[in-house]
Amino acid sequence: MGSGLSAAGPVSSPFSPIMADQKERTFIAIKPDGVQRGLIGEIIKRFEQKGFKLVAMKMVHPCQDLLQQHYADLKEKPFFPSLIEYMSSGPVVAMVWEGKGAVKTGRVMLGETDPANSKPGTIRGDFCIVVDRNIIHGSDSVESAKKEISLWFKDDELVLYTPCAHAWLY
Ligand code: IDP
Ligand code: MG
Repeated sequence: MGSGLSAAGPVSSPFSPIMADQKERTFIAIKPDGVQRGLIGEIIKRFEQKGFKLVAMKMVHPCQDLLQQHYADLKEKPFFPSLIEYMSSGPVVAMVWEGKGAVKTGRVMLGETDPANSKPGTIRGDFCIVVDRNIIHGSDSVESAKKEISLWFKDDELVLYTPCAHAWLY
């Protein structure tokens, strides 16, 4: 039977080394329709309950220049102009979530790009119907997450949890 202790101290000690894979980060944004429909709390709740750690969050009304950079890989798509118009139609909640498999698991939690193909239980499966109003963005790879995080956030807007001066209270 495990005692919950290791030679180095309690297994869950906040001072135990954090493995690099537990520090994976993804960029999540609640799109203008998600904000307008009052889904901010519901979406944050899902990521918190899953166990991911909120590293950064801000409400921002993005300009077209930022969005064109964010969606640069889609600029040849016929829906690109309407996508930029949609995304710049109001404030979005931009966030960085951290934890093991944050990118891949985040995408599973979102569901498919087209809500019609998204299973119940996923965010898009539960809260939206059409692809051009699909309420949430999530990075599709670790590499694009790094690019998106640096596009939307300055380094000093990301919280550092470790090394910590004070232990978590739980
Ligand atoms: P993703 O958001 O699931 O990563 P992407 O293919 O990267 O999907 O597309 C970015 C966004 O562009 C989608 O979330 C959606 O808002 C929009 N979009 C994608 N495909 C279409 C389409 O066929 N018509 C209209 N909008 C689309
Ligand atoms: Mg994408």
